[in-house]
Amino acid sequence: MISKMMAKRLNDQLNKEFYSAYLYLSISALCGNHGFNGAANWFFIQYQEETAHALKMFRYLNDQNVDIDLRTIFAPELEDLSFLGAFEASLEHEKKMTHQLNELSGYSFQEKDHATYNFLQWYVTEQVEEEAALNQIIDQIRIVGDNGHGLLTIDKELGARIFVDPTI
Ligand code: OFO
Repeated sequence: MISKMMAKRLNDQLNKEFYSAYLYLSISALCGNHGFNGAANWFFIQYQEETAHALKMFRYLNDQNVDIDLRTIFAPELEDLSFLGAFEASLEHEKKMTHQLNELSGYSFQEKDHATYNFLQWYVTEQVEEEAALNQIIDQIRIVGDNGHGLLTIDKELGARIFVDPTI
């Protein structure tokens, strides 16, 4: 049994997860257009991961008999991001998502909705990994600075990322 307010807040988060997916797909397209094919691959996988996050939430809401409200996903507003800028913008986005998920987790605890609290801990932990991965890439890009060879080496490494559904 889930309260109306808890269901609404989870539904909001579900839509935000889809927005995250959309954001990363947009960044992937941008990277590809600038010749950073490895980063394009990395962000494409990020898109797949965010979709998996959304679908995990979708299944939970379905299991809880909630009427799911899928909303319009607005186009992300991206300036022409640099290689570094793409990852910095992503980290900023993830920090916001972490904050929202922490709020949601806190709310479920306050409501004594232990099933939802337990469910949300997966997301809370996942956010730590997401921020760590982005921080690591940002550090590497900062180390090489404007060195084209260094940037292409990092791009190549990003191209090796493969999709593994984190929700399975
Ligand atoms: Fe769904 O974790 Fe990022 O946003």
